[in-house]
Amino acid sequence: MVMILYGDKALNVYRAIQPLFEAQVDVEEELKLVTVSLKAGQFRLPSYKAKQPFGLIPFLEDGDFTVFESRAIARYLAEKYEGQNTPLLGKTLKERATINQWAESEAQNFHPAIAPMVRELFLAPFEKRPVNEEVMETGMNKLDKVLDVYEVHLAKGTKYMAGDNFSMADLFHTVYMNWMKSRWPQLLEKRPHLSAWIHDITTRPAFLRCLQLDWENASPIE
Ligand SMILES: N[C@@H](CCC(=O)N[C@@H](CS)C(=O)NCC(=O)O)C(=O)O
Repeated sequence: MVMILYGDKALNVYRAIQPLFEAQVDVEEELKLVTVSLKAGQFRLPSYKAKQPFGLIPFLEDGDFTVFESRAIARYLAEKYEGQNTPLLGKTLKERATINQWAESEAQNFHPAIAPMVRELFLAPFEKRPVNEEVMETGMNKLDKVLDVYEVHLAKGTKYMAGDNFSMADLFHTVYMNWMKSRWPQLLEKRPHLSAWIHDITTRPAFLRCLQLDWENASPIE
């Protein structure tokens, strides 16, 4: 049964789908893409809202099972293909707890700091107004503190957030770290361990393949 991913070129969509590439699933064969154009506001279509009531992408259908929220989709795919190549979820109780701890740190610490700034920088030109500097200053102060904690943690010598293996904790961070790396390289310059980690996770073949998904030629939502 072919799964269907509703999405577009968007950070949360890349996060959702990376476990498929980590598991080396034949994505061309096993996944159909349906474009919900962000530019055209297609997430507001009644046909889409009937599927995803919050009107956000991504959204996954696997037969008659459906799931939304990028992190929930990523976890579902990681569990579905658990044991296939990269072990993203950890094997022991304690490994899983440590992975969950850093995965939660992404959702509770890192994301709330960076996401309002990403949104502001995206919306301001779109709405033809100047960037709200207060949003940027508040976000940057929060982000600096989170990155300092990450630098100290990674300086202890583990290659990845939850140990020496790449896991869901790293995967959840990848898209926004990639965005941050290109927008604010100075945040990496003063943090060598964070910088090495970001370089590693953002150059993984599985992540790079997420960026190459062909949303332009996917089936449009009806
Ligand atoms: N927490 C959600 C956020 C999803 C989200 O914000 N998606 C954006 C695209 S990246 C969207 O659908 N935006 C439409 C809107 O802003 O109404 C997730 O991780 O899936």
